[in-house]
Amino acid sequence: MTKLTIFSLCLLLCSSVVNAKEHIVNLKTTGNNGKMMVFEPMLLQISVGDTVNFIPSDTSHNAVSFSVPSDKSTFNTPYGKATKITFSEKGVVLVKCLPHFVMGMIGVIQVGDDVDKTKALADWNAIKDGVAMNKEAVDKALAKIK
Ligand SMILES: [Cu+2]
Repeated sequence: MTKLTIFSLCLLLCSSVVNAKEHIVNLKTTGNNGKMMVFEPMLLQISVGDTVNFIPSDTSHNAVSFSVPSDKSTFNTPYGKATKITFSEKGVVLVKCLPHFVMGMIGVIQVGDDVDKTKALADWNAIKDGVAMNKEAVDKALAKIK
């Protein structure tokens, strides 16, 4: 590697660290619109390398990935404890609160632009029969992803 290449690589890496943003997703028993058991925002669009701080309103909520671009992006946050997750893979991530999954406590995170949502749609369609509430919101969020 030439010195210039190394220098350029360093610039690239350094700038991506500087540009990485932190987002907040609240895990709430009662949402702002009165809906029960929600991720707020439910659909979040972030850049590769950004971090999301999942903040549970109380000890009954956590955030568990159930559709990820690849296995290295899986995560499972502790109950009732704000936890930061960095998303380093481009694609669509579906997140659930484990005890409230049946109630549709689900979040959708788009990581990067022009993502392929085929896997997320397939994973969602495979399990949506087990969800009793809020299914349309997940369908809508997935439809918004381009
Ligand atoms: Cu919950």
